Amino acid sequence: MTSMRTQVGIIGAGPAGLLLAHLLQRQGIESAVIENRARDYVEHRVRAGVLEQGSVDLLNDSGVGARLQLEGLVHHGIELRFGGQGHRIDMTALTGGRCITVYGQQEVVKDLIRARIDAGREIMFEVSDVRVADIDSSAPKVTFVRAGEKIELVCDIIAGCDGFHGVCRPSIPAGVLSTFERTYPFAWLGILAAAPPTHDELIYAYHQRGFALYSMRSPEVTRLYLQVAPEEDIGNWPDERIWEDLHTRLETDDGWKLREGAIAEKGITGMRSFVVEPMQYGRMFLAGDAAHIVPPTGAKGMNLALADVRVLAQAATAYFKTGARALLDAYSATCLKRVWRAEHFSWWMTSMLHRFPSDDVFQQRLQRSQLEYVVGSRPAAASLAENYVGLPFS
Ligand code: RFL
Ligand code: PHB
Repeated sequence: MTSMRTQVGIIGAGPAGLLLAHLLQRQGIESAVIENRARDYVEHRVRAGVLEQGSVDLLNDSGVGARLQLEGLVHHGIELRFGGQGHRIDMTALTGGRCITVYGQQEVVKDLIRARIDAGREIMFEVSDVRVADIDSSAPKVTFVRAGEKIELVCDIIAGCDGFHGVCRPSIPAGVLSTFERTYPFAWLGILAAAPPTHDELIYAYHQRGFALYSMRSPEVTRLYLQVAPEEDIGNWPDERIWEDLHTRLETDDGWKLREGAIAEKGITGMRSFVVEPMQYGRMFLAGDAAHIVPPTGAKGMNLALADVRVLAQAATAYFKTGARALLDAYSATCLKRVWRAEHFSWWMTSMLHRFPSDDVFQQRLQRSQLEYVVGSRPAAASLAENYVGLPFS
């Protein structure tokens, strides 16, 4: 067995792990990043697409925003569509000038991988048998196998950035974590299509047949989602059925027509809300999806992952530079404030916009009333806008 040593052992090369490595490197703090997938796989995994203003500022301020500034699509509003009509929420006017940027998560991942390689540091891809040990001691360890060789990595602290299905959260002894969870009785079917945008902003549609979302990735690529049954089989959704449902759910009384294109990618994702408290144990700190999940309706998942590691990087920097533990000790409490706000917003958007199998007509009238209130009242619209563009970092 080969033994290695680092200050921060980072498990997972998603947005959380990669940004953490980058922020630490800028402070002269050593880290080792291990990832069980291949580089090509993580660089092409299609997921989130919306960056809050604060996430964009964080990436720019830390020197990884060059391509984001060139290729990111800045949006000043979103549309809520229901009853055959669209209603624009002017986010910028309602938030004193803030906006969001549409830029694929895999592009953020590519930029961060490039920054690490350009800084002369490596990412250990395609490792297996990853385990953490001694997390409640002063020398926590990560063991893994790389190219057939068993490696023990001794760390000062471990960052569990290995997503919802990772190994870090389950390594915390039973009884330490409290779990708060909700699953939803539907999933999202998402497609990427080689079609130029039909509209220049995102459209969230509430329809009798279920929720639909119109989004995009670039001037050539449209990203679209449909609410489907939770256990739906993608085989039941040939391309023609997907387009037909998208047309129905997104249509307006004035004849708006969605542009079609070749479907490059299709997938179904379940929806859940999930939080563990606390987000730390001993010398291991959980960040991003390893600690919490939101349904994608609020576009918050990637943004929360980035916000967590911003807090963790600051806390680790204070610890390594001065020995002060206060910020590390406060890590979970600091992050959970933002996490629970995003949990609420994501649950609220999800509840307002989807059809629930248990809905009766009363419930549908309530949803319609809520939608009409949000688009008709400036304070209600401002509340949505403030949450959607993201609350400032504290
Ligand atoms: P990730 O991206 O899952 O990265 C975790 C990494 O850890 C690796 N890993 C391991 N590595 C080593 N050893 C192990 N044992 C490991 N186990 C796992 C994995 O291979 C992976 O590379 O977590 P991270 O960094 O916390 O980032 C979170 C985001 O990926 C996630 O929250 C978002 O994608 C959620 N999300 C959205 N978030 C937004 O902010 N805005 C959006 O518009 C948005 N839209 C979405 C979304 C997620 C979606 N899906 C796929 C659920 C739309 C969809 C459809
Ligand atoms: C996306 O473009 O993938 C996207 C946009 C907004 C959401 C979720 C996903 O709320």
